[in-house]
Amino acid sequence: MRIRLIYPSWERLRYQTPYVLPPLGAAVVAALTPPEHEVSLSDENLAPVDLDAPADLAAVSTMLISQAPRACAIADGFRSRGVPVVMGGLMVACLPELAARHADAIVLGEAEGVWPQVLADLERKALRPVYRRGSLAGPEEMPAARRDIFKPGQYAYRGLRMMDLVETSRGCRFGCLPCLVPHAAGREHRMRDMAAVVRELRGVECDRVFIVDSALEQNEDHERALFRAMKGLGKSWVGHALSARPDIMSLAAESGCWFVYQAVLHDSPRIREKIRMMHDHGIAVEGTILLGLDEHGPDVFKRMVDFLLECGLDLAEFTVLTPFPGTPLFAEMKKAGRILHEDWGRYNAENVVFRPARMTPEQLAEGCRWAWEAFYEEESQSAKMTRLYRRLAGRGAWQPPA
Ligand code: B12
Repeated sequence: MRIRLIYPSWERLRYQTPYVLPPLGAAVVAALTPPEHEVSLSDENLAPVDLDAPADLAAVSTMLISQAPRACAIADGFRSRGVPVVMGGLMVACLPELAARHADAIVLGEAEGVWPQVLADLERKALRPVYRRGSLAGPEEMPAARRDIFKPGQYAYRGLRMMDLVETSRGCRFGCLPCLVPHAAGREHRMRDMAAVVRELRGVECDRVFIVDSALEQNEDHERALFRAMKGLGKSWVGHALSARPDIMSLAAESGCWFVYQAVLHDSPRIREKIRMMHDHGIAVEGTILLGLDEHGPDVFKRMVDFLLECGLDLAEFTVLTPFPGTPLFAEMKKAGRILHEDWGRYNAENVVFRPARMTPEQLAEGCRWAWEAFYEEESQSAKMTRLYRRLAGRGAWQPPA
């Protein structure tokens, strides 16, 4: 069969650099596809999806809730041309009833162990409406992604090749608000075999990678083993939250870590100390600042910006708390009548979609805008980015484009 994998577009955050990264979920689904089928990818974040291109199956891969409107519209478009549609990915797992109205079949959760069955059923015209594996996938079932579905040169921003995404584990034992990972991928930390991870990393062409695992700090043994294994591979990498331990930070830096995404919920001494520690190890920090928690009043914006500037945070991304459907936070807010609307395209961590406890929705939206502008007032986001890239290039890790 000719299988067209589709990755629907979503609106970028207003102040965010508009780069596009390759979709790892789709590349994993491609890897799980038996070799007799032909697979191609259409990423709508790069170019419009050609609904008339020949296909025996349109497989829509989703990640963000805000992809829902495009995912459903694309599915409708293929079905109106008589092409069967299967939808999967995180958004589908969170909004199954919506997805089921637009697809011939939906896959809830991980594709491992399910996807070949979907294809076999389709071939014998016995597609079921819903597929879901009974348990979470074992780490040995998780394949190396098939990056040949990404066309060379497609993922670049201002001439700079975007990093490749790699997953070394799934699940998260922390239950942080409003994270979706424990609900979607379970609270058990499932680590892939290190030799398989190293093989995959060696096969990744790009010298910069994004280790997408949630909160690396959830498992110090895994951190140590991974960073030791990555040392000498010649990859500069970014990832999520490291453990605040000097030996782990040293191992991370030696293995090529140059940038970490760190969630910041409070202006706490613990966070200040952690940022200092990362800087001491030559690791830059981008804070994902969550605004609109129930304890946040209108004074939170200035307090947070002052704190982050004082900490010398390298980059900041200000987002508003978003109760994503499928999480307990959404259920709780829905019950309390605090959800303002279910316009899923606007559930992107920029629009206020709920009633905050200690301010109005307008105050929260305005405060978040103010925070972006105030943080980048002295030095713009692109100037800060350029400075970071220069530093990386100075380490000899890679050369920026001329
Ligand atoms: C990589 C990533 C990004 C990348 C996106 C890269 C890309 N190419 O699109 C970037 C950095 C841009 C990003 C941005 C954001 N992200 Co993000 N991101 C992730 C992350 C870390 C990894 C996703 C991933 O690749 N997983 C690995 C793959 C293999 O898993 P998967 O996609 O789930 O695929 C499996 C199944 O879902 C299924 N499947 C997938 N597709 C299909 C298709 C078919 C047909 C089938 C059968 C099965 C199937 O099979 C796969 C294998 O089992 C996740 C957290 C996580 N660990 O999942 C958060 C996550 C998806 N992001 C999240 C958030 C909140 C955001 C932001 C809003 C955050 C912010 N602070 O700005 C922004 C988006 C804002 C915007 N509008 O621009 C939330 C989800 C939010 C939501 N529900 O909408 C997550 C879950 C993190 C969290 N802590 O909750 N993100």
